[in-house]
Parts: sequence; structure tokens; C-alpha cells
Amino acid sequence: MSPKNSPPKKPAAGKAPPKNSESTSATIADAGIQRGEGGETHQVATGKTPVLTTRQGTPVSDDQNSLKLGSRGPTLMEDFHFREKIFHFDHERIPERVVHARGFGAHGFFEAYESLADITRADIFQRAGEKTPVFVRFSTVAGNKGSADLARDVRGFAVKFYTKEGNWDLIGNNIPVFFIQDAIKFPDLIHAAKQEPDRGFPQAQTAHDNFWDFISLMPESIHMALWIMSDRTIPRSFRFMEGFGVHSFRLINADGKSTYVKFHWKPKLGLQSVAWNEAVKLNGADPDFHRRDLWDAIQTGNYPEWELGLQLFDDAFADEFDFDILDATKIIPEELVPIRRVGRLVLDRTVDNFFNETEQVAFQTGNIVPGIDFTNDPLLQGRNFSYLDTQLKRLGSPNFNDLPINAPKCPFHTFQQDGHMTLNNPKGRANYEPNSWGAEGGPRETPKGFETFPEEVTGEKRRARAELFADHYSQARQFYISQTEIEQTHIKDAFVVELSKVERPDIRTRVLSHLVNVDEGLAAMVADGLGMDVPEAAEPAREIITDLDPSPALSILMNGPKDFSGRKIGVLVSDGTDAKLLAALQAAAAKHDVLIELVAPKVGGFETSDGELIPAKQKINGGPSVLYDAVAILISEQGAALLQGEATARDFVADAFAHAKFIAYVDAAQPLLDKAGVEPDGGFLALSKPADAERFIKLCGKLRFWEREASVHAV
Ligand code: HDE
Repeated sequence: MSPKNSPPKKPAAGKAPPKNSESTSATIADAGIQRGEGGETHQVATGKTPVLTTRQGTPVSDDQNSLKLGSRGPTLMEDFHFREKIFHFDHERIPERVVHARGFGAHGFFEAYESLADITRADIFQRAGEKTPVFVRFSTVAGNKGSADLARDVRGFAVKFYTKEGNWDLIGNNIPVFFIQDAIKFPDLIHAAKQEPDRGFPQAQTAHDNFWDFISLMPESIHMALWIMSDRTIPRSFRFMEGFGVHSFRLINADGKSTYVKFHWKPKLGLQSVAWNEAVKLNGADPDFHRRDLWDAIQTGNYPEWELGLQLFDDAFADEFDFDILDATKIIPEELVPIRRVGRLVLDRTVDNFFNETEQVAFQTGNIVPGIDFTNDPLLQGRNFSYLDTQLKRLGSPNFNDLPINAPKCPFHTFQQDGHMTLNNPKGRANYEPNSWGAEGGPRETPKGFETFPEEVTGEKRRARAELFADHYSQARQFYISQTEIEQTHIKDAFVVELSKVERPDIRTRVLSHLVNVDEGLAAMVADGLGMDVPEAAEPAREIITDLDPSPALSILMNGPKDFSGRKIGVLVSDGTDAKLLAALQAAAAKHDVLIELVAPKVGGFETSDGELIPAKQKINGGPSVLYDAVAILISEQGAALLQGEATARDFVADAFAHAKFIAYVDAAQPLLDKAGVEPDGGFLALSKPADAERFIKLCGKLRFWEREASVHAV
């Protein structure tokens, strides 16, 4: 028998048994470690690091080796540390959200600009300058938790306000309308949008038969279909998108007077989206592009900010408006009811732990505070049931509100008790009311508590839909004619791309028949892009209003930023890069709050013309230009000679060109531009002297040189 296979020996009587694993000291580059008998790494607690323990607090001597019978024998059941560790790991996953599974959250505050006491008694709106802590979670809708950030999809914009009178959750999207009018259709919509059930794909895509089949048979979704085919669904990042409460809500003042309200979030940095082909490539280059952007912005002190806007209106307006204010597939144009900006939301703290906060946060439309109330929007009414219900499934206990991220920051007292994972059972004997335990009797009601607005409602109990809900096309048309030409082209292109993935021609035809009702020109262009004929218009359920005024507020390009601040330039550099030009570009960027990232042949660094060795942020094949809002090609002749032979460097330039980005370049870069097949146009700026850097940053303020687009798309 070889010694390897010999049975474990008993220690001789009276001799100390061998220790778990004898270790020796070793180094791995700068790291000093202990090495066990089998070569495994042990890190032993010093005064600076705490001692590793089990969950029971028992100190652990060896976290590298399970307890075995000899070094090559079976693992023993007795190993309580191993079993506890693996048991906990096995149960780490909780069900992901059925929708909005992929999300990213951050902390911040809401600051009221003025008192709104005349309109609402909600505590957070009573005092100018009052700051209320918030937690915000952004998300996509259709993709699973691990899907990519740049999926063409609606973005969730959920805000939890920890007010002094309880938590208020405003759970909105970055699009002001929704697909459906009644919550009872939500499971059908989401089933149709997510992976097809037999094959389990496509992931995070609506470009498939089931989704468009559903849409084509639900004309109420056509308005939203126009929005999702616009660039709103491929935002540059969370920081550059709007948010909407979608439904009409009520604000109630101290006298019980109700005012209708629609909530809006307006990003301080202006609106911005990416190009479709850029989104496709970004998903590969950095599937976490949006999360990283938010994380980096907060970590570097560039706190994202939005203003809260209110559209306030009364019953008289609701009665005369062309559409039903309870219909979540309709907007109220800002031009008709202007937005009053009443405060700002600032995100200034990243989470300490993603799971604790972003994953376990439980939003509920039913989390409402005195001074704010629901309307009868049938979508909102249905949501009020769903959100509470879904949290129990996801978080596994009715005590999910005890998690720090969900608990109110104001005092709260209930008679609720027990259940899985109870943390907050009330002290004392009284766990019911009314009771006669006096001061020891626990909490009591207050006349100042939440009161539902006493709206008078009469009618038959029926499964029915209100008459005005039947207008399916008028606002879809208004949305389309409110877009710039570039944006209209993008909408057309998006329809063509999505419907080209739909295999059944009859589904495509049905969608086209709706588009005829939206805009005949659009229908003709989409049909042409698909290589199909324009069908007869779908029969509208209600006469289409064709003379609604365009609403410029609906365009992204008309609501862009005033400058380039908060954006990022990718600078391609190489050994020999002109040090003065680079320094000038960095200084100009810093002056305008623009970030610079250096992309080089090697991440370790490059030597400038001054002989300085500067480290790069990205190696060229890991740092494509889709990661940046604009690019500068600052390579030397020597760099150009090297990089013209590198496909990823050629792509860097060619993609920036195709995505209509502004490009700064030095003379020496010409061979690379030639190899990339690009010819300088009005979106290029030649950098020859340091002063040019400032001009480039100013030029970038326009975000994209859209005039170029037509020249890079032939189909
Ligand atoms: Fe949601 N939605 N939703 N939704 N929704 C959820 O709740 C639901 C709707 C929105 O970051 C779920 O906690 C129904 C409109 C956001 O955690 C679930 C209906 C709007 C988030 C649910 C809607 C939204 C959710 C899944 C039709 C914009 C993510 C996980 C009546 C105004 C919140 C969860 C977060 C999440 C149900 C329609 C926004 C299943 C039944 C309209 C931003 O409860």
C-alpha cells in the first residue's frame, strides 16, 4: 500500500495530537501570508483585523480546510463551521423581483423649496428648506437580475421618502404613460414582454413575437409603444433621465380640499440618450454601464440631482380635458398645465451593501402619508394590492418592514407581532386595543392621522371601462409630431429593428395598421424598412383627435443640457502623446466638470512627449469609445503606427464617428483615422494648440453631431 493510501494513524498514547494544519510564512509580491501543508493560503488575524468567528461567535482557527479524516479522507459531518458556512451560502438567493429585477439604488435627500401648505398637509411640503431622507432605486423592467443595463426598456424610478409622518413611496418610471389601462392586464403584459416560456429567451428584449403580438391586439398600448421605440428607453444613464409618477394623485390640504397632481422629476443635467447601435455595443463592453455611472458620480462628489415638478389641476380641468385623467395611457401636456418645481432630490450616498439596501428595499404604492391620496385610476388601485403582496414572496416574512432600509425613520407603533424574523415586538402586556392598561396600554388613534379623501362615488358594480379610455391614438400622434426629425428617424428605426425580429408577418402587419392611425408617414417608412406593404388602418375605437398641438417638452433633444458637464471624454493616448495638449484638455475638462479617461495600448501607462509615465484607465481593447460621450485621439506618430494595426483602435474611432460623437484629433492621428475609414466633418476639431481644448469642450456641449447620422446609415 502506498503511503498516500494508508489509513489514518491514531496518535500514540500520551503524545499531543497533530495540529489542524502546520503553516509556514511566504510572500506573494507585496502580500505576506501563511502557507499550510497543502500550499493553501492562510491569513491570520492581527491586532488590526477582527477574528473570524462562526455566526455563534466561536473563533475559527482554519477557514481553508474542512474537517476530514486524515488529509485525504472524507469530510466529517461534525464540522459545524463548514456546515454553517455552506448552509448560509445555499440560502443566499431570494426570488428576484418579477419585474424591475435589475436595479441600482442610492441614498440622498429631498429639499422643499417652499411651503405648499395651501395645497397639501403632507409634512415634507410644509417648510421651505426642509430636508427629508430618501432612498431611490432605478431599474429596467423586463430583464432578469443579471441582464445588461442598456436593454431597450422602460426605466423604473422609485423613491422612498422617509418623512416625519411615515414613509411615502413614489414609484414611477422614466416614461409618463403605461402600456395598459387596467391592472388586471399586468400579468399578460409582463408574460408577453419577458422571455418566451418554451425557450426561455430572449432576455431583456421586447423584440420578439409574443410582445408585439400582445401590443398589436391591445391598441391602448400604442401610445406607450411610441415612447418605448423612442430614445427614452436607451438613456445615457439614470442621471440624464426624467421620472414620472404616471397616475393622477391627489394632494389634500388641512381643510380637506383636494387638488389633483401629476408628479415629475426633471434631471439637472438635462436629458440624454445613446444611439441604438451604441446601446447594443455598450451591453457587451460594460453591462453595468448605468450602475457604474451612478456609483462613480456619487463617489466622486458629482451628486446627481432632479427637481420635483407638480402639475396641479382641479375637477373643472379634469372635466374639460380631452382625455380621462384616470387613464394612465395619457399625459397632460406641460404646455397645457405647466410644471411647478417645488423641491430638489439629491443623491449623495452610495449603499454600504447592495443586498441589504438595493435588493431588500420594498417599495409599495400603498405607502402614503397624510396630505397625499390616490385617485381611482384602475392601474393605481391594482398596484396598491400588488406591491404589498409581492414583498412577502420576495422577502419571505411579513416583517420585511423591520429591515433598516424599509423601516420609517419617524417613531412608529403598532400591535403587529411575531412571524418569521421578528425584530420589533412591542414591550409589555398590551398587544391589542381597545384596552384598559392606561399609560401601559400601547398606541392609540389620532384625529390627525391619514384620512382618505371622501370622494362621492356611485354606480353599478361592473367590470367596465370608462368611455374616454377608448382614445388610443390621439396622444401617440401628438408624441410623434412633438419629436425633432432625428428623433422621429430613431423611432422609425427602432420599430424596424424590433419588428424585423418578429417572425410572424401578420403580427408585423397588425402593428403597422396601428401606426397608420398614428402617422401615415411613419407607417410608410416602417413598412418600407420591413420590406412590407402599408396595410389598412386599424379601426379606431374612438375618433382620433388630429389637431393636438405638438408638445416640445416631449422631445429629448429639445430638453438637452446647457453644457457638457457631468459627461465623459475618452482620450486615446500612446507613448509620445503631446504632454501640453493632454494637460490642456485635462484642465479644460476639469474647469467644466467633464471627466477624462485615458485609453492606451497598455493600462500600466504611456510615456508622454515630456517623458512622464502616466497610468491609463483602460487598455484599448477593454475601453471602446461607446463608454464615452466624446473622444479625443491624442496619439503620437509612433502611436498611430502601432494602433492603425489594432482593430479595437480602429473601432474606437469608427464607432465614435458612427455614433455621431464629437471627435478631437491631432495631425499625427491621421493614419488611424484613415484606417478607420472616417473623414473629418463638422463634428471634428483639430487640436493643434492648448487653447483648442477649451473650444472642444464647448463644442461637445451639443452632445452629438447628429448631422452626420444620415451619412452612416444606408438602410
Ligand atoms: Fe410596478 N410592480 N406594477 N409599475 N413597478 C413592481 O413590485 C405592478 C407599474 C414600478 O425598484 C413589483 O416590488 C402592477 C406602473 C417600479 O423595487 C410588482 C402594475 C409603474 C417598480 C409590480 C404595475 C410601475 C415596480 C415587482 C399594473 C410606473 C420597481 C417588484 C397595475 C408608475 C420598484 C416589486 C423597485 C415593481 C406590480 C405597473 C413602476 C409586481 C400590478 C404603471 C419602478 O408589485
